[in-house]
Amino acid sequence: MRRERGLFVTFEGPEGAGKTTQVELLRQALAGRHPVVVREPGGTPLGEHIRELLLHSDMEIGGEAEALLFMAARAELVARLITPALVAGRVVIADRYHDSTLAYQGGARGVATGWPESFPRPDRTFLLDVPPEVGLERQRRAGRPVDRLESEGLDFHQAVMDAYRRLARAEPGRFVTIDATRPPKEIHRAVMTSLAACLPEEISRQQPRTG
Ligand code: T5A
Repeated sequence: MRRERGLFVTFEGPEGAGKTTQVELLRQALAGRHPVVVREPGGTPLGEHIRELLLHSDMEIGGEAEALLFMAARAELVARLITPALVAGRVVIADRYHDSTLAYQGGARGVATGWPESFPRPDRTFLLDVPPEVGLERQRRAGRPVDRLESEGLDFHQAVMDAYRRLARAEPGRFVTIDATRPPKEIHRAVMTSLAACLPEEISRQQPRTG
C-alpha cells in the first residue's frame, strides 16, 4: 500500500458522517509529518468558485454538468496541490475525493462517470458508514446551513450510501469501511490501526503504555 513517494488517504461518506472530524484527528496525529490537508470541492481559487456555484447558488445545474464541475474543481486541486505533494513524498489527507462523484453523481443521479487517469488513486479510503438520517440529524443539530446537495430527499441520500457500499465492496484493498455511529475517538483508533503498516512511528506513540 505504501507508495515510494507520498501517502494519499481519503475520507468518504454521506452528509454528517464525521469526515471533517476524522480528517482533523488524523492531521493532529500526523502533525510531525506536516500533512497536506484538502477538502472537496475547493482548495484552489477556481475550486472555491465552483464550490460556491455547486453548493450555494440557486442556479439549475443538470446532473452531467454537476459531475463535470466537481471534476473540474478536482482537476485543479490534483494539478496544483495533490500530485506535487505526493511527488514530494508528503502525506495527503483529503476530505472527499473522486469517490464522492462516483457515489453522488454516479450512484444517486445516474450520471455515467469513470476515473480519469490523471487523478491519482488513494492508497487508502475510509468510508464512514452511517445511516443517512443519522448524519443529516447531526448536521441539523450542529446548525449547519443546508447546501444544494444536502437539501435532496432521503431517497437520494440513501442511494449515495448504497453506492458507497458498492464502491467499497468492489475495491476491498483500498477501502476500509468503519461504522461511523461509533464515538469519534473509536473511529480514529480504527483509522490509525488501519494505517499502521505505513505509519509505524505514529502508531507506536499512540499505544497505551503498560507497566
Ligand atoms: N459532493 C462533493 C458531490 O456531490 N460530489 C462530489 O464530487 C463532491 C466532492 C460537500 C457537498 O458536495 C457533495 C457532497 C456534499 O453534499 P461539504 O460542505 O463539504 O459539502 O459537506 P460534507 O462533505 O457533507 O461534510 P460535512 O461537514 O457536512 O459533514 P462531515 O464532514 O461528514 O461531518 P463533521 O465531521 O463535520 O461532523 C458533523 C457533526 O457531527 C458531529 C460533529 O461534531 C458535527 O457536529 N460528529 C459526530 N457525532 C457523533 N458521533 C460521531 N462519530 C461524530 N463525528 C462527528
